[in-house]
Amino acid sequence: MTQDELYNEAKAFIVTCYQELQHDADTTARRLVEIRQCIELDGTYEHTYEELEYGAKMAWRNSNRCIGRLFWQTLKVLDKRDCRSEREVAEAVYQHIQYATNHGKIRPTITIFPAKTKNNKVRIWNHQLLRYAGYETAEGCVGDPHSIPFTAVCRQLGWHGQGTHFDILPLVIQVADRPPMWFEIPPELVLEVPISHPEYAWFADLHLKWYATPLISDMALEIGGIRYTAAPFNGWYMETEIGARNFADEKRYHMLPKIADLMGLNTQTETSLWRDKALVELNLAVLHSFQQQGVSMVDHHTAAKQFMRFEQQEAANGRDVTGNWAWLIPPVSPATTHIFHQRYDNTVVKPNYFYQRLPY
Ligand code: HEM
Ligand code: NRG
Repeated sequence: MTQDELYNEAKAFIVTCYQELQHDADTTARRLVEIRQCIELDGTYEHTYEELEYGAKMAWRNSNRCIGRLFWQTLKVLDKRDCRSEREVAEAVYQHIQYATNHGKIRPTITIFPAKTKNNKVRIWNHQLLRYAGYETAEGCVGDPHSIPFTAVCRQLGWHGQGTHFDILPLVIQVADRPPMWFEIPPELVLEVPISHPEYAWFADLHLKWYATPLISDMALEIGGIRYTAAPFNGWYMETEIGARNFADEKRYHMLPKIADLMGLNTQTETSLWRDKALVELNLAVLHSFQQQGVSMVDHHTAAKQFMRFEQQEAANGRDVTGNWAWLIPPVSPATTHIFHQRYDNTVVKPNYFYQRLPY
């Protein structure tokens, strides 16, 4: 990005941000002069805490694939732009997991590490801060198949897992052009939920469990032309993410045939709808288990209603809602939600969260 391009990105952000925060035109103009001087002097500029906090919230508001956006204003923003070493980053990540998990009463949180510059770049190699390892063995896959490539990287770095279906992967952190370093996550920080069913006693014998907090750690946060390449964020789970995808997909834990069998369904014919019946009971079990253990989770009907309130709230504030229909519809009974019956404009507005190239 040229200096002019950076200034234009900064200006677009500052104007909108300061307008929404109800700063007067003078304040905005003075800040823009300051930013222009910084860019001319250093080739970049630094956000104030207020800009960082509001920019991260706007980025959530603009996340087209997210159904959870009603709560965008409640995001807790932890400023860790002063972290220098891999260990400092790891310690801040531990704090994030603990603060956000909050014994189950999950708090939407983002930790923001130093922005990318000519000489520095922080990357967290993990897809999520908490994730189960996956191993290819002679008897098939053990653990989460999604994690197989990253697990191989961790093993090359010298990490060893227990070899269960639910080994929590280590943190892998890279600063600048140094080799990545790995850190075991203290087990006492990892809240997990064993999965049982409100009626089927046998369900618990499947020994399924999932971690309480989804913490995406591989996306970049872009605010006003500044790129934060390490900015892990979390909310709470919607039950379908675990029940209809992580446990159900053939390329993940692939549990539907086993559950349908235990339910006594005929899996020899599609017309018994055994897949659909198993899917509903699995999703019910996930919701039941999180509820029973006091861990925040939303069901897809409530989430869709909350998203409708978000759409109404945005309209009332004179803003267009952008969205990605294919991601917003839940993977269970999509046509029971209003989202299915509407169109969404998938224009990407900034600030936003972006995919980045795999570092390995
Ligand atoms: C995607 C729900 C909080 C940003 C999603 C998805 C769901 C969801 C169901 C689709 C995931 C998938 O299909 O794999 C929620 C709920 C939240 C929440 C229930 C509770 C508070 C947040 C927060 C942020 C955020 C705090 C950022 C600050 C995103 C982004 C995606 C996404 C960027 C797209 C991820 C991707 O492309 O892989 N969310 N979310 N969400 N959410 Fe949210
Ligand atoms: N489906 C993924 C998580 C994606 C993000 N989902 C959220 N985000 N709920 C999974 O692990 O199943 N969030 O920030 O709350």
